[in-house]
Amino acid sequence: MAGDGRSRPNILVTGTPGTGKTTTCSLLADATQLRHINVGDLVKAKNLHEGWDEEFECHIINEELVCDEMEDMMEDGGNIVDYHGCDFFPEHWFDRVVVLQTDNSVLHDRLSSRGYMGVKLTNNIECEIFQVLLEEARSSYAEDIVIPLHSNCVEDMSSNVAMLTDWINNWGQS
Ligand code: DAT
Repeated sequence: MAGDGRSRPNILVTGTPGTGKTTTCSLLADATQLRHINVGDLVKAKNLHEGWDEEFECHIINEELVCDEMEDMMEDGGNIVDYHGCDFFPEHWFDRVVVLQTDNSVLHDRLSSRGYMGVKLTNNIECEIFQVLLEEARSSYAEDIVIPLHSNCVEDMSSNVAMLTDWINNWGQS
């Protein structure tokens, strides 16, 4: 059954850090009144992690606790989930999985201005070059729901938000 019986769809927006997930999700949430779930923020707010990874300079998230925390909201539908990983969520949660992609030079500038340096910067650029998130999405969800979208400039962002808004508003009508 489409959407597991949800009255509004759930969308996952994933991609390498800096590709524009949070900005895109918050514009999309404003346009559709869906709920924006920023998983990184949720992990920090509810302590859903097992400490700090010194090498990668990020929290080591507890995927099981994150999924437990999100479960009730996801069952109701109407969520836009924002996270730089996608292989640990239950597959049936999502009706669309959007993978944002950014050219290396653009991404390099965005991450540098966010203060990323050294290994953290290189790892993220390599993650984008090797399309790690696209591969992860394609191996975790049905091929026809995984949508790669360019996110290089403001025009890309506007057209992505407009296209996804249309899709959300028309969801369940066909
Ligand atoms: P993410 O949530 O994927 O880490 P973000 O939404 O925080 O990314 O964006 C990182 C920065 O890059 C932020 O200053 C906004 C800018 N940005 C993101 N996508 C963009 C786009 N398509 N055009 C112009 N700027 C963009």
